[in-house]
Amino acid sequence: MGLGSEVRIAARRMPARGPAHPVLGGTWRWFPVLVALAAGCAAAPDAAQDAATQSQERPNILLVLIDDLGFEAIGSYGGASYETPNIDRLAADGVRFTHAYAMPLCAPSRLKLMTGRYNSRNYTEWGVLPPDEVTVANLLQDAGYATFMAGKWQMSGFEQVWAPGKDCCEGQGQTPEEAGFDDYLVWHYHEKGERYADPLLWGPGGEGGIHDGEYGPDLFVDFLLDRIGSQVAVDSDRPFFAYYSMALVHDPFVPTPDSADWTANRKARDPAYFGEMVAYTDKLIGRTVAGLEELGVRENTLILLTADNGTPSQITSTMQDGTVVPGGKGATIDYGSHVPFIANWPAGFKGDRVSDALVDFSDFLPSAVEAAGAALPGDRVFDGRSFLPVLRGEADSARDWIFTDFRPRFLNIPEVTFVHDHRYKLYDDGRFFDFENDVREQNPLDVDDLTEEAAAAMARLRAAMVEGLGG
Ligand SMILES: [Ca+2]
Repeated sequence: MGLGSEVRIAARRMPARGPAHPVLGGTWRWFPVLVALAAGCAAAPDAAQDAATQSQERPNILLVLIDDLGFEAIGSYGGASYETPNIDRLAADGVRFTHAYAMPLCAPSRLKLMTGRYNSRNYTEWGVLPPDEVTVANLLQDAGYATFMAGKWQMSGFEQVWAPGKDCCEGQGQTPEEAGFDDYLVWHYHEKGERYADPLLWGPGGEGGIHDGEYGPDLFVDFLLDRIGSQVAVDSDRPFFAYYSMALVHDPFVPTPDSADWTANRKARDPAYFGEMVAYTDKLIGRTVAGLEELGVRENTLILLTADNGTPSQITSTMQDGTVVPGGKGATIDYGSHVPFIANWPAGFKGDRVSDALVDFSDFLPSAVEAAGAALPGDRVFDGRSFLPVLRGEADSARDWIFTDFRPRFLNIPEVTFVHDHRYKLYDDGRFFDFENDVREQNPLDVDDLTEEAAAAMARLRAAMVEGLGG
C-alpha cells in the first residue's frame, strides 16, 4: 500500500530543481475548493447541519503541530513577547492544557505522537518511523476516515549527513502513505531542502520539486483546505483526519511574506525575525480555522493544537509576569518539552476551560481513536491514555506522570530517561528535583533527606520509570 522502494529511488533521483508540484501548479489547483464552495453555497446550511448531526460521534480531527514553540510563546499561556490572537481564540473557546509535554527534540516527539508509544518501545534512529509501527493515521484510515497531511514529515529515514560512514538510515522509515495518509504535501520527505521561501516539497508518487517564488507554509494550508474541501464536496458524511505539521517556527529565522524584508531580502537570517514567524504561524492557524468554517465543518471538527518541542535556544521570551524564559529546545529541563496544547471542538465539549491535567505526546493517538469511535489494536502496547474524558469534563486527568525516554542518536546528544509529575522529577541517574519550584533544575534534592511527601513521590516516579522502560 505504500510507495515501493523503486518509486522512492526514482524520486530521489529527480533534479534538485524539478517541476512545480503537479497538484499545486496551475490554476486547476483550486478546482476542488471551488467545487466545494459551490456545493456549500448551493446546499448550506442544511448540508452542513446534517453533516454535523450525522457524524456527531465521529468528528473530523485536525492535528496541528507547530515546529519548535514552547508554551511561553503563546499569549493565553501568559506569554508577552508575541501576538497569538488566533491561537488564543481557540484556547478561549476550547480547553487549554497547562501541563502538556512533548519531548526535547523533533524526531523523538513525532515518533511518540504518531505511534502513541514511548520511545523506549520503538525508537531506533533519528527520523525513522519503524516499518512495523502503526500510526494514528493508519488507525483512523482503517476506521473510515479520509486522511491528509501537510508540512514537515521527517519520518521516512534519510542519510545521516552528521554521521558520515554510518550507512544509515535512508528509506528505513515509513513514507506518509505507508503511515496512513491518503494524500499529502510534505517537506523533509527524505531530502531536506528549503522549507520556507522556494520550498522543496513532495507528494504521492514521488513528484515534487522546488516551488520557486512560493512560501512553503502558505502552500500547506492551501493543500489541506483544498483536500478537505474536496472531501466535503464528495462525501460530507465521511470524516477526515488532517495532520497539519507546520514548518514554522524552526530555524532558519527568516522573513515571512508579511515581513518588511520579504521582497528585498527574504533569505536573510536573524533571530530578530522570530516574532514575525510566530505571528505568521498564528495567522495561518486563523486562516485554517476560517477555511473550516467556510466549508461548514468547523462545528464538528476536533482541533488539537500543540508543538513538538520547546523554543529554540537562540530565542528568549518574556512572560506577562516578567519571568524571562530562555528557549529550551533540546534541553531536558521543563523548557525543552513543555509545549502548548489546546483542544477545541464546538460540537463536542464546552470551551472556556483550563486544565492542569498532565498530557503526554503518546496520549494523542488513543484520544483520536476514541473520538473516532474506533478501537486500539490488541497486538501491541499503547502507552498513551485518552484525554477525551478530560475534554468532556468527566475526569480531571488521565495520567499521573510523564515518562520521557530520550535517545535521539543525533549528533552527540546523550541518552537520558526521566519521569515527572506536577511537582517532582526523577532522572535515571538518580537526580531528583522539586521540578515545580526549581524549574531550571539547579538544586537537586538530597535523596537521603527528603520530606515524607518527596520520598513518596520519588518511590512513585521510580516505579513509573521501571514501567516506562518496559520492566
Ligand atoms: Ca521541532
